[in-house]
Amino acid sequence: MEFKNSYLQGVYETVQRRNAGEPEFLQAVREVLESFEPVLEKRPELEKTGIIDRIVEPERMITFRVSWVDDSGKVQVNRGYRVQFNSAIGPYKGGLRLHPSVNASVIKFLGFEQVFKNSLTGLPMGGAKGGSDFDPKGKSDGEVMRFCQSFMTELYRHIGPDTDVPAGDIGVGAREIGYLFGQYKRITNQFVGVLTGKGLTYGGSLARKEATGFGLCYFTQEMLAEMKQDSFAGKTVVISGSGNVAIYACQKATQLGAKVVAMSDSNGFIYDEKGIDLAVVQEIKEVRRGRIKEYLDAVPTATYTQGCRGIWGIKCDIALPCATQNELDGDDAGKLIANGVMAVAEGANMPSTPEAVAKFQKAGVLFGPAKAANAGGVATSGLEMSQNSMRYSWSFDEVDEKLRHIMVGIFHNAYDASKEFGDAGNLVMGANIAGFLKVADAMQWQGVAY
Ligand code: NDP
Ligand code: 2IT
Repeated sequence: MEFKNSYLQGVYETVQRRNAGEPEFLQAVREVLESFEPVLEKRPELEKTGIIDRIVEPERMITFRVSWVDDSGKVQVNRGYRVQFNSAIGPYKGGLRLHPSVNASVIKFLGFEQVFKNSLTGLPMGGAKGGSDFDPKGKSDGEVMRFCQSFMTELYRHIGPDTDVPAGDIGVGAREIGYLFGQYKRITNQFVGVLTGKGLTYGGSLARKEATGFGLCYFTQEMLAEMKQDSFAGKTVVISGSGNVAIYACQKATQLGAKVVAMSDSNGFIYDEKGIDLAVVQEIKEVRRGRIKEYLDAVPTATYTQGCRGIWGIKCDIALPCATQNELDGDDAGKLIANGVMAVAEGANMPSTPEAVAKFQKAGVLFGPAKAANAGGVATSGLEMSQNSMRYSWSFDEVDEKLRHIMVGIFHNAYDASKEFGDAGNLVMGANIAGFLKVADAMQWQGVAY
């Protein structure tokens, strides 16, 4: 489909040419550029400033070899990445992903989205992302440590507490952040807030672990209240994934009065009509690094189905995709709509395909896009940076309350922008525009340096 605005069409064609064979990155850019059509109508001068031409091109992209020795003594080689996408409003900030599917396209789509997400939080953070095609699954702690140390031996020269502050994402949790932090400290001889998601004994923030899932529910609760005068209370919820985001989304949704009936991993999904027993999932995933099907060993009345996509066939009021990109397609959206879903909010980054998003919006399903709905993780990372700078730490409740306030604010910013730019309730458009305007203003004031 062509853009109505010929300038945007030209920008997109340049992005296509420069990033051929990178479908995830092109998907993320196209969605954002589509949102800018009404912005350009109101602010045609944006074309001359080249802000949009610049914002789709990363400021810097680093690719590097990561060699490490496995437990049998054999040398393994992976590829490491860090994309430093935009630093207009603060130091680069964004997670590291360790998963075999990681490539330049995936890292760039994530880095691009992070620019807008971080802006929406209201905190001073630019956008970045990184990672590697290293697969932590089935690796020993020693192998993960040696990989992380090798990865940081290159990455350290590109990052710093006022330059670029990485954090976790898929495959990167407290264990990996600890090994990365230890190696950074050893190389630089500095104990600084160069990573977030750190352990609580060495500079981590209370509530960072819970933040993305909790924030997702705070956002969804506000969306339900404002747009449907409703809430989580009494609702049936389906959550894909069973990692960091999914687990704490399940905890908060349950606290808010909902019943979560299904969760998944990349192999399949569990259905427990009594409501998921989260302690069982946490024991499997956080303690043993096991598979979700082991839930049945503790709860034999639940069912397990092979294949993760089937989860969207389960009847629910609220769906929270919290696994990975493009995990929910047009057909899945059709099933959710046929089963009467009222709200979908994205805990993962870009979990819904463009076809799925279009179907939800056409059917009048409330839709909270990732950039807005899952910003609670990075927002709390921003709070961790503040605490590190102060050499101080806030209580769990203080951080949680700041997080809730930020998520409510993000919803209203996105909702207000959707009204101002002529498509009330289109939070995809609203979030993209609200995130963009702050970055665009900062870029303009700073001149054509990048
Ligand atoms: P985790 O590694 O803790 O968990 C990932 C979960 O998603 C696991 O259940 C995993 O299953 C599943 N999954 C991963 N890849 C695939 C795949 N290709 N197909 C099917 N299932 C898959 O990661 P997080 O919970 O941290 O991240 C989940 C999503 O949330 C990601 O999109 C991430 O970018 C996003 N996010 C994370 C934030 C954070 O603070 N951690 C912040 C904002 C967004 P399996 O174990 O089988 O691989
Ligand atoms: O996608 C994301 O926002 C994250 N993985 C969290 C990034 C961060 O810096 O906390």
